[in-house]
Amino acid sequence: MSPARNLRARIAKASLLHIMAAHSPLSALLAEEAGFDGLWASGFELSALFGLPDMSLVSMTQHLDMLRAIAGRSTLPIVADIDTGYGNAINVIHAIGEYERAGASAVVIEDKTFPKVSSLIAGGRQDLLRTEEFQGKIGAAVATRRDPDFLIIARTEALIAGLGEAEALRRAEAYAEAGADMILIHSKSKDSSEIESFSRAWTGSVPLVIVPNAYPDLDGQRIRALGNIRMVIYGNYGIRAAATAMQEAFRRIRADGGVQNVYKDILPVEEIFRLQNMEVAKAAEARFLC
Ligand code: SPV
Ligand code: MG
Repeated sequence: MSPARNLRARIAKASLLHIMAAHSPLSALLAEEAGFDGLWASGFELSALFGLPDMSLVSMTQHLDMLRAIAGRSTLPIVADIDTGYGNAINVIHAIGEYERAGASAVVIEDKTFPKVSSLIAGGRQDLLRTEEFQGKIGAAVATRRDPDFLIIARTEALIAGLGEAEALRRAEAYAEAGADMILIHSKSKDSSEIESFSRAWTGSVPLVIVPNAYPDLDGQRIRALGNIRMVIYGNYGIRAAATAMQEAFRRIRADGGVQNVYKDILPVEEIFRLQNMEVAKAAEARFLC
């Protein structure tokens, strides 16, 4: 079964899928070993990896290159964060072909204008497209996909832009009508009541996706109780965990004047060899290097 078909089948069975952000093949491997159901090719994480703000600065080519590298080292389905789809409906048509070929099983397209600004930043410029124009982009994505299992997820930033629940619901319904398979409803409120209220009010025909970055208290059990959320994306946890570990190790090495203490608390190089599939390369050497 293709990863996309697998993803679709599990959503249809009303499972709650846990999708971890990946900014590299190594982070994807670690997510797979930890038991996540899929990977989020996060725009925020890749931007941060390049030391850049998440403001449409990382190119589609850079994102696709990383997605291909991730797909080469993980069997998990990949949900690609394509931001605004890199422009209008014509750009979306081009992007869908590229992301399908690169190995994604789903894309998330958001209803902001290009160039976008990170949703979580305080005082961010959050301009939304006209509903009809975004419906055109969703329609273009649906018409372009070659694999009918490839998921088109429409993300509304209406709550992020401060337009309120009624507008978020109106937009979500319009996007489902345009053919979206799921609706991602995003919120930067620290209080999960905004998302819980939206989820209770949602009577649309397609299930919801959430990204509990700003409201970490909403755990799996509470999400399941809401009933219509099928996918939870841990949107920036990979890069934050990696940066936390590096910041602390680097600080200690400077403070200690060497690596004599820190080495006990970080992975041994043998574990990195394992993640690199060194054994397979060694076996190939023994077999083929004559
Ligand atoms: C991402 O991970 O790139 C996201 C989630 O889109 S957020 O940064 O919370 O908007
Ligand atoms: Mg993003």
